[in-house]
Amino acid sequence: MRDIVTIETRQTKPFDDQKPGTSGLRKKVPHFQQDNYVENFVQAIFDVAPKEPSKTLILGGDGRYFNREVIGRVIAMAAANDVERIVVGEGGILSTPAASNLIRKRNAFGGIILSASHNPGGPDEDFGIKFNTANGGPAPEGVTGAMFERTKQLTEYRIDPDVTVDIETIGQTNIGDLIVEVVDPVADYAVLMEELFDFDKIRALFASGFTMAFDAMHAVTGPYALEILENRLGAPKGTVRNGVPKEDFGGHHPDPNLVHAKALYDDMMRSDGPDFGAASDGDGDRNLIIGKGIYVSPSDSLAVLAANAAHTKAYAGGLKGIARSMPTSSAADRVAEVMGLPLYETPTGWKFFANLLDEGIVTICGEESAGTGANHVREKDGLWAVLLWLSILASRKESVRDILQSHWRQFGRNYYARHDFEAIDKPVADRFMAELTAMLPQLGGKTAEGFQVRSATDFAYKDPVDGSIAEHQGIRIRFENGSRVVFRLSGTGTEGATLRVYLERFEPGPDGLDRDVEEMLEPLIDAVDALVGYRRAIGRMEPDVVT
Ligand code: G16
Repeated sequence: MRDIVTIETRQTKPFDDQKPGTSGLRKKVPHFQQDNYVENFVQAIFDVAPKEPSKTLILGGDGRYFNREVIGRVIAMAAANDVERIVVGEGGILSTPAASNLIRKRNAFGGIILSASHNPGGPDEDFGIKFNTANGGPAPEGVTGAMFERTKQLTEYRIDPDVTVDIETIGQTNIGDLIVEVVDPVADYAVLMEELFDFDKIRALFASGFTMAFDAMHAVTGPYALEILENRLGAPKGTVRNGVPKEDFGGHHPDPNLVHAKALYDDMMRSDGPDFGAASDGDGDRNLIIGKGIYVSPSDSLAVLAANAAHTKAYAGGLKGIARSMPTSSAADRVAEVMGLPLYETPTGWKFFANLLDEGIVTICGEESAGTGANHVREKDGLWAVLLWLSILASRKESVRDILQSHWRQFGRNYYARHDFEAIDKPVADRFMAELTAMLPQLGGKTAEGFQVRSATDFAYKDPVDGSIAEHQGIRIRFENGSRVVFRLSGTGTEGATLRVYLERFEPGPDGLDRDVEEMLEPLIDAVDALVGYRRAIGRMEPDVVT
């Protein structure tokens, strides 16, 4: 215990590259290790964020390399920046949805979450800093824009150099007027999940011999999944794999997709594999769902969860509305239509859902990038999606395959894939996007490989709650037969540019619902390539990752 806070003002210099992307500031670790780079960004957060409704800050991260060190620096800076209470996860650990929950529960003015999500970790890999506002959600564009402006002006930052807190032990430290509380990162989140889901029902499912494999990918979800799935829900020991968070995620990308969670996928494809497979990412907000012998795409998962949400206690009264990011398939739109619910189409980035959730006009949201969530927090939530799936399985007593196939029979199937072309030279990618944008007025009505363009537009979004406008959020090419291709540059990569090409083809059924995704999408790829020549423009024939 110390009585006084000693504020020291130290010199820094403006940086011109601290513009937060889709989800916070992400760079390579050595980039963050430059003198004052972390301090500059953190000072900008403290300068810009209003300390309302309280002077409490939530702090944690996904445990990746550099996490602990930055936690220490943020605490020392918070002490000198008018913060009265810091709630930090033990060991510096907090999953993104758990941090969002704590912000809301503790009426904090916000939270600093240290994570580069699904990007790899280690001394030469990625790190990230993200600020969430008092509603628990990622800072909206107005706030991140103001932070960026601040980072370009700062010449000094404030710190209490003498502050050191043991974050490895749960408990409270008083430093002058500042209280630092080290909390169990799992406890409050687990309570929230028990409030939302009928744990007895899921427990009975496991007791009946139902088997599951959850791959925590050596990332933050390990302790959460162990506590909730194995300890509270009685899933057999060993259900959670790779459950100990590691600074380098065991040398893997903690990205729950078919490339990086291949071992899980292979197990799920075995005839004697588990009944249900799932994985989460670096910071615990994404989810991967696989049934025995069948992969569930994130877009389909959103649609199935929305259609079946009433099977669980939190949503038994029905949903208010559904929201999806624009590149996500329109599978959820068909559910919304049948259920008579409003459907909102937002730009990529969870932050765009926050206003809709705050306003109470949507209950459930999802993105093609393996994110699903609801109004319980203001972030996507990997384990929540897994628990909702488990609740539906427990209630319907059918396999994932049967549920998915009956969903397609009822609503039709949106064959879907995302092709990522990674580490393209940034000028090459920018030039392609500019040329594509210039081409849009001429594309309407053109036909290639039997696909006729219905419309070609540059997606802009007007937030229905606050009227703010986000422009240039992806190029949409829609075809007369209901197919669609979207082009956009990723806002989360740290190397060159990543071009994402989102492909979707609708099959109403009743025939043609069990075809191969690749086969179904091939003619669409050829058609769009013939129309816009993207493969030649970027000099790549094959994507690096297909999800
Ligand atoms: C973030 C955002 C998501 C977005 C995803 C991919 O997720 O929160 O909303 O869909 O990035 O963005 P992009 O296509 O720009 O790379 P996460 O899990 O990385 O925080």
